[in-house]
Amino acid sequence: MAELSAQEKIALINQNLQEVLKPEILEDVIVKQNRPLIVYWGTATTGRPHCGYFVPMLKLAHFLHAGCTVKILLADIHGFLDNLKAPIELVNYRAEYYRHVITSLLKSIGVSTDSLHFVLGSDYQLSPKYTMDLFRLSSVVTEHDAKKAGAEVIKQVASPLLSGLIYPLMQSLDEEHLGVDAQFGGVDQRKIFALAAEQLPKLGYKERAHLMNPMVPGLAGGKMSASDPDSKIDILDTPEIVKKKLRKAFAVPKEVEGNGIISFVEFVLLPISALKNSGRGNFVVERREGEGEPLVYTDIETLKDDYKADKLTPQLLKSGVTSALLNLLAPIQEDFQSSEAWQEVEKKAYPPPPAPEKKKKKQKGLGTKYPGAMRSNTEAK
Ligand code: TYR
Repeated sequence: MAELSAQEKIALINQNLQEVLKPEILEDVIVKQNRPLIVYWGTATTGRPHCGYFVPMLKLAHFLHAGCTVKILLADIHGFLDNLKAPIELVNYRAEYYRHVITSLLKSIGVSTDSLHFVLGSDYQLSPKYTMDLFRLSSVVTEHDAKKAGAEVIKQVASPLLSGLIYPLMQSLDEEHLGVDAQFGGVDQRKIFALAAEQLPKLGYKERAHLMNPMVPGLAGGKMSASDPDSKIDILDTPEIVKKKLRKAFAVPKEVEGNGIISFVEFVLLPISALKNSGRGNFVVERREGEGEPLVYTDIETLKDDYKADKLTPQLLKSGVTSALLNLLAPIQEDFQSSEAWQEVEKKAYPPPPAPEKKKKKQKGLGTKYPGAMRSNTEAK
């Protein structure tokens, strides 16, 4: 690909973002300093990555094409600070699992991962310097502000833990300790980003730019949730499961608002196709014999119009999305099948939940005879 001009690079970095804070930082680095922008995206290594991960991957692809230096933070400590979503003894395996998935996802959309750097949170967040910075930050940020900052990211529970207040402080410090110019994330991170922008200068560190992606609804409508298995499709779901989940997915005929399947075409399938075909993407819906030619969409507006007119019915939309998604997932699942290391780490990262205790008929005094009977299930994901 021919070298892009500075303005083309900036346009590509901003493409499809919902919001950018301090865009002048991009100008300063790329135009005035004439050097690559250093940007990072952090992911807390908790539940299994799902198809929603294609959305940030596309932006990472843009950043790389725009000549940025891209860092991916595998935020293992954050994974457990957020209400132990990743128990401490599993968190390292999960980080390794994420590294495999993300590498394969990027490869599958044709992105070279050469200029991409993975960083494991615990590799630098336990250093004396970082720890001291965390103490310093905790003495300038109020409890109220830390709590507010995490409200959309950290699971909200009846007895909030102190760890939920540490989380946004560490995410702010990561910008300094990763040595970046900008942080990228979903717009759900906005309040943490604002905290970082406001508080880092108080420690004598510079304010970074913040690049925000829109939130893409899950297949069930609403945000994709790790705890509702039907709202998301796992990267390793078998074709049968993918078909079943899409069949069951919520799609009101003629209604495009809040339609997670249409959003998936808009934010994942069409852009990936465009990325692979030098800007000219399409989404194809095959029709049965006698029902007409395949429907071919090159832009989302035409697709939405056809959906509103019921020319593209929910059934047709689902069948088109199913085959496109199966094509996307196939090379990733092949990677998984051919990597023993990845398979090993998957088993360790997500062990099957302990089998439910069998109810013993007419058995009294459970405590002594069945010591495991009272054990709580801590890994109920
Ligand atoms: N808050 C991010 C999430 O919701 C994870 C993250 C953690 C991002 C630390 C950046 C960071 O520095 O997944």
